[in-house]
Amino acid sequence: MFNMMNWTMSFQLKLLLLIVLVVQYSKATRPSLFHLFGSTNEPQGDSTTWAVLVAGSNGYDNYRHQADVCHAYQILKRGGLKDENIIVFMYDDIANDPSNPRPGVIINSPNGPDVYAGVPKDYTGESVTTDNFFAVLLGNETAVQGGSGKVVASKPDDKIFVYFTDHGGPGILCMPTGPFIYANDFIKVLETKHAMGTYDEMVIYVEACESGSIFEGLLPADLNIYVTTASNANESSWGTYCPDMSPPPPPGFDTCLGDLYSISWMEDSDSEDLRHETLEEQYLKVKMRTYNNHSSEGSHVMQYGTLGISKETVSVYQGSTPGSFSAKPFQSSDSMGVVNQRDADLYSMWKRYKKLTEESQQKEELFNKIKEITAHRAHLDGSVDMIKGYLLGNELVSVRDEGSALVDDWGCLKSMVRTFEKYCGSLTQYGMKHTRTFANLCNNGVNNKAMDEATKHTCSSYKMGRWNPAIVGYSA
Ligand SMILES: *[C@@H]1O[C@H](CO)[C@@H](O)[C@H](O)[C@H]1NC(C)=O
Ligand SMILES: *[C@@H]1O[C@H](CO)[C@@H](O)[C@H](O)[C@H]1NC(C)=O
Ligand SMILES: CC(=O)N[C@H]1CO[C@H](CO)[C@@H](O)[C@@H]1O
Repeated sequence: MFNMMNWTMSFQLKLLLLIVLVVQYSKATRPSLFHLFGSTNEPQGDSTTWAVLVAGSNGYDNYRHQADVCHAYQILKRGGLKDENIIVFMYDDIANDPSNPRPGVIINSPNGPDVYAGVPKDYTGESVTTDNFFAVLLGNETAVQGGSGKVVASKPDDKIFVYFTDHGGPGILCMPTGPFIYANDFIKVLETKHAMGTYDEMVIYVEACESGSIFEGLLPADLNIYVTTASNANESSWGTYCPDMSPPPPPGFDTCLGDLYSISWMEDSDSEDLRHETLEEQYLKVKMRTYNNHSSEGSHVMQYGTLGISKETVSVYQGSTPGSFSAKPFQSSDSMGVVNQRDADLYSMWKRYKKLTEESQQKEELFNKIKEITAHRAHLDGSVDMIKGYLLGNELVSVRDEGSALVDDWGCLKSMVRTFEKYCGSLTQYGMKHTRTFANLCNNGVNNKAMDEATKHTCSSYKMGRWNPAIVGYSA
């Protein structure tokens, strides 16, 4: 009797083990089976790949972000994604800007083709907002304001690719119309999307300064979301193909054409067979190129989330057209001329200014604009320093360890930002670099009343002019 029971149990155990092994085996071999049968390795059966592409800036001096997004669209389109599944956010003020030497055309590399033709204008101008981005991701048509109304109406087996390029700061991604995207809100949206069960796996690529801070210590590893970012949590990302740098844009362009991390993944996608390259392989190549030959003018590409997804091929998220990839060599060891995201607009304005040889009203206006912007930036930097000194003195402020979130109380961070802007004027995309200081005030227990006093005191005599948040909107 005893023996019999033991035998039955061990038989059942063995059977169970066998079933587990078979299931594991079939899971593990699925990708290679696709290859065996010559399948495209695209999502199978009922699975659709969706994409959301976001350029978070506007203005000709930020040409590169919209150029990046247009280029990304062309890759996905060529890869076989359908327009009904690609949702594009771009302000759409570049192609026909009077400064554009090629009216109606946008390029993303010096010898590159037009990437503007055919790009869907889903969310343009004032409809490029944080709320619309979140509503689109969540597939909530009724929450969308303006724009085409297209949303990610994804099903449980679907894949989603999200690409964002713009300015950012610790914990923040900018948008042309405020308020900006705060990391905690973004993560909450991703958690909601996961809880809705309306996707299988998601891949997110983000180019922005301090973009690692959006996910570091914040993104859970069990949401089936794999992320790579242009930079770690505390460094700039870089614009490239800039005037008078190597390689330069064609004559006539006085603005940068692309961003280093962005053109790195896209030029890789343009030149590789994406049915065979894995996300991990793309990550490693992009990381190497964005490092920019170990120079100080480069950044550390990071990855976050469900890292196992990186074993899949790029084609699952970006599509692929068998045989149509160009064999353009991918040069990962060349160092690229780059400009810090935050200085790129002024750099471009100075180039334009120097080109205007004749004294003219246009030249004077441009000079005054540069002077105003520079003065406001100096004011922001000085005020933040002063407020920090006032509230924390010269104490060594505790900086959080690598791997932990920027701040725990995001409500505190947002109210610090609002208080600052109320008295000192809009932080602008440039001033976003100071959000770590505001976060540290919160982390050190500074309350809003103290912040209010310190800020009022510091900025009481500042004339905000065009940087009045009542006019340009608060960024929090
Ligand atoms: C969609 O958004 C609307 C308006 O913000 C909200 O009331 C509604 O609950 C949302 N629907 C879903 C399914 O989340
Ligand atoms: C990379 O950096 C090294 C050392 O600074 C330099 O000698 C080399 O020329 C650089 N390579 C390229 C391709 O710029
Ligand atoms: C707090 C933090 O993330 N520090 C990192 C800043 O970036 C450098 C690399 O550039 C890292 O070494 C630090 O750990």
